[in-house]
Amino acid sequence: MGSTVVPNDIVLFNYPSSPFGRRIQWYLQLRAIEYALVEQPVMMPRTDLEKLGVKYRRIPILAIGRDVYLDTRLILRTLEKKFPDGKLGSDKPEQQFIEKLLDKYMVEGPVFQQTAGLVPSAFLKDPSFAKDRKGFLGRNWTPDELDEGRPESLVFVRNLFDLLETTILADGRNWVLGTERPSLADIQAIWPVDWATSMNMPSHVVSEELFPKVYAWISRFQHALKDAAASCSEPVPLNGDEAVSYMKTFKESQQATAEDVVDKHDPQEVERGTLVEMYPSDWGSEHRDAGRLVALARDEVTIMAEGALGLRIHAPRTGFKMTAVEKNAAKGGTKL
Ligand SMILES: N[C@@H](CCC(=O)N[C@@H](CS)C(=O)NCC(=O)O)C(=O)O
Repeated sequence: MGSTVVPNDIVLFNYPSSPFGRRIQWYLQLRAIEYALVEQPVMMPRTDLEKLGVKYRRIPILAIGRDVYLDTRLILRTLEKKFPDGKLGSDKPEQQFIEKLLDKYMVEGPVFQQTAGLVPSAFLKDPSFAKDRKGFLGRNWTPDELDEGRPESLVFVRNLFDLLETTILADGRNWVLGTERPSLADIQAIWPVDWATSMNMPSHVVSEELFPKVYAWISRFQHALKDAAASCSEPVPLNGDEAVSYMKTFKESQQATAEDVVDKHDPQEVERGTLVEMYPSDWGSEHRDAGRLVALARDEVTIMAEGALGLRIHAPRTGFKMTAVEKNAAKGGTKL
């Protein structure tokens, strides 16, 4: 693709209003890791991803070279591993425990769904958005349902603010783990409350007066992001075709790497080279990526995706399903 430069070989597929996407953009910004951005539409179809042969329909998606990572939990883990100098995660097991629990609770639990319950019902009055999200959720999501569910969502979100206000931020610390600057734990805890403050919450339920420490923390975090932005470049904008051409340049390096290990003792007992499908187990499960299994670890599954690009797609195992679609390679399936 000529002279377009992809900093650090990183291409992020995101749309700006995605609260999950912000987790990754914030992380990259706080660490001044430069990257290329292929902005995605809020609704399907996402033709750039179709060209890449990625079926997963959630946002964001991050590619490093020809490796595509699904889900912000895995994306953050991967960036921490690939760029260890100046990582945002702690080295102390006790703090890692807090980071991991935050990541699990905020992403795997009901937090997203309940906070999304605060979205103004006007959004769903746009028939194309309502239809698109019906395709995602597998059922109708109506303005009436949103309005009816809002009190329950407010109760949930207020409890989330309360949890942060009365526990980890109660002693007046600046950052969740008492660090000098925002850390991974801040990113993992802040995104739903930051998102919620952009919605219309009645001030007698959630407000700066009721939760001053949480609001002050969000404002500090926004300042830290601004400071970080001043010392790093904007993401390099790419279009889908440029991203595809770029990723093709990695095609020759398709051999297995030292990290490609299929755990022999894995409870699912799927052999390397078996044709499998992987997909999220909550929503959008009909969008399945298929390919040959190349690696299987405790919390990561990697396939060599079907399709001309030879992409390796990685997904976490918690919150995802991986199912064999043919006999195990070792028991008569195709060897990789
Ligand atoms: N567990 C996923 C959740 C991603 C997610 O649900 N993203 C939302 C956008 S914030 C989404 O994909 N919505 C449906 C869509 O955009 O098609 C992650 O951590 O990345």
